[in-house]
Amino acid sequence: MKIKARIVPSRRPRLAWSGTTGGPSRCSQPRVVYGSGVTSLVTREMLPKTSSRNQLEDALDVDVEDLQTLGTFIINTAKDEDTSDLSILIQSIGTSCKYIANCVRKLGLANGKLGGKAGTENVQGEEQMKLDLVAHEVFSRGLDRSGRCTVMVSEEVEELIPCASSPHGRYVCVFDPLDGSSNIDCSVSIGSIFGIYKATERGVFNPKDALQPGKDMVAAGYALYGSACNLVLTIGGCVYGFTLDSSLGEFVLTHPKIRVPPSGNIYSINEGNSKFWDAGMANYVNHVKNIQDPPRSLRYIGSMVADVHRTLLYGGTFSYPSDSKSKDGKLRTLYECFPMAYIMEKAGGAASDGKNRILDITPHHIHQRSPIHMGSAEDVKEIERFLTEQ
Ligand code: P6P
Repeated sequence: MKIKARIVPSRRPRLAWSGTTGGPSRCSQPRVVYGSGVTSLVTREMLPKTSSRNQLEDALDVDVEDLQTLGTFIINTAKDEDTSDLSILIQSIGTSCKYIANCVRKLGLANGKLGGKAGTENVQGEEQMKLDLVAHEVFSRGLDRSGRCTVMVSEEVEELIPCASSPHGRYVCVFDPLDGSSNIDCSVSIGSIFGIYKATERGVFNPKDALQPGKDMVAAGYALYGSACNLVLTIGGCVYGFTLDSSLGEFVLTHPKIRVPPSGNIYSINEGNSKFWDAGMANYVNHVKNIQDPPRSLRYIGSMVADVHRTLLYGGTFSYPSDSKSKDGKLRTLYECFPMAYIMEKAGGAASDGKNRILDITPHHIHQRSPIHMGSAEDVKEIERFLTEQ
């Protein structure tokens, strides 16, 4: 028997039962109600076999908020010309991340055209992968075309990049277009990281704008190219997570208001470097190894975006400390540590160089490095205790 769904203005489509206010009964008929004016004919035979209304409601309920995309999200946050420029900038970053995600997906199928080494080195003296160069081009051109930047900093380029086509730019964007690229050929998750500052003067290229302390960022985010493509973003308030729905070609809001657990059972560090650690770091790792209730687990992917994303969602810590081999650690302050620290703090976590808050650092060079310990606030504080007391 056909049941016609009635259109009732409502924020969310929900399952309603005609006639009775209670659960399903012989005479009551389920109807799916949509606030968006979509009509649906639902017959009992179409409904999942379930005994209770709640299960049925869950089975059919579609929360309209799930359909909030990155585009609608940032347009909704634009309050004035400033934030609408920021929205345009972030939208361009979203498009770049979609393009890179597509390249990563095709990597193994492009008969080697996208995979493998480029035969060049970046400013850090690290071998560049072909996809590093593609990701840099995509990010930098997208930002330049957005017309909202005055200057860019990329891990792949030694010098500052002035934005030619942005006489009215308001923002500075620092980015690692493809982090963890050494993992590309074995399909381990990799990512893009970005941070955004306000320019001192609109439309004026000022090199000093790229050397602001991390705490002065106005937005930060990363894309994770893994089993799903996630975009995690904060524009100074809460931290939001989006997942790329490739059937829509849109990032859909899936993690509203991400919060880091105050403590966690995972520690993440490259123990292969333990021979280079100072006493404080060695004592801390030895301490967590012996915690029993509950025991801690070591997880290390070797791709910062993947390790930090897990830490953000599950809690615990991610560390890349200074040691006798790398006195300033390995990770770059401006476009790896700062954006991740900014996100972690906005989600209720913490990020330290072992002694001080990472975001209080004022960089002296755009490619400088910093030791970093980030994650659950209580656990980061414990690391600081070991590193400062020893
Ligand atoms: P290691 C990747 O090369 C990277 O820059 C980060 O993504 C990652 O956290 C780190 O280096 C891994 O370094 O020395 O442990 O291989």
